[in-house]
Amino acid sequence: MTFDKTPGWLDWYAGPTKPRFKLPPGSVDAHCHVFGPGDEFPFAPERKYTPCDAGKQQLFALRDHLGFARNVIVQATCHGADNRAMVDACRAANGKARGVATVKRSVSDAELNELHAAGVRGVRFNFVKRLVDFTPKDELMEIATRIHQLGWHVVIYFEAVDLPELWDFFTALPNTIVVDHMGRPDVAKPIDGPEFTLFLKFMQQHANVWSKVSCPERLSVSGPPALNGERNAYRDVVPFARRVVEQFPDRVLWGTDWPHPNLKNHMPDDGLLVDFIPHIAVTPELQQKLLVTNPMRLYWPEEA
Ligand code: 0GY
Repeated sequence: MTFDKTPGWLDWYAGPTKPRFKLPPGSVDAHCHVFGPGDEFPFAPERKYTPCDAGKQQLFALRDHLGFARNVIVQATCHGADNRAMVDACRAANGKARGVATVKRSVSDAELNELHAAGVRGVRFNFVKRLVDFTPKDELMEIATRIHQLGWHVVIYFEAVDLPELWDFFTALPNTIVVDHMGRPDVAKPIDGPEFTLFLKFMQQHANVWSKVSCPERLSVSGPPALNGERNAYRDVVPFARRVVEQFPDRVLWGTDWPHPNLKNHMPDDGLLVDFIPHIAVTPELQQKLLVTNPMRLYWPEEA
């Protein structure tokens, strides 16, 4: 099946530079996706966007080029609850990838066990309204309780303004919780303002909550290198990410977010994104935790 991309879609950047920052050995890219390819793994009928193809071999080539050892492949909403592309990539990675799936209440125990065997260790609940239709909380809680028995965690994706309304649901989840992209703070607002303070309180009061300090390219208002000069790229995101890394060094993860769905004004160079890491994790100890110790503990505990 062939698909027409959403008008204005930006394809991932095929010529990333070699990062200047040398990743610690064993580093994990803990947030990335695969898209299709659409003729092999069709996009879901209920999707909100149609991306370009971004297959597993291209992801593995990027991993090796940047110097990562492993990937965590997160089910993208354009594939709905059809996890075949993500599972196929995890299997093909020969133990070097774990997965985060999207499942419905109707998923069987046998299907969950099969996902586990392929390397899946979590499910993602998405509350970003432009990406998904609403799913009732009781359905999500039922899924969370079932996957808890497999030792899986829940990845949550939401906008900062929605945290107050989602707070009671999140804090009732029995699982380890991993927040995507720091709960998408509005970095034009003060770091000590009510929104980001609430996010820090969420992590402070709940020791089961982790955060990905990823996606400066998505959160930045000041913008990418071309707009801002290479040394200052996405610099408005630094204080936010650095605060989370320094306050919760044992509960942070980092990922490229390749192939960067739904970016509107530019496509990042993944090599430059890696060069962003030492600005938010400023010591070798913090870098080791962010890139190796923490993701290994969550996704490969048997090897950690
Ligand atoms: C991200 C962010 C986005 C998209 C998805 O699954 C997805 O479609 O996660 C977004 O559009 O903000 O983490 O990749």
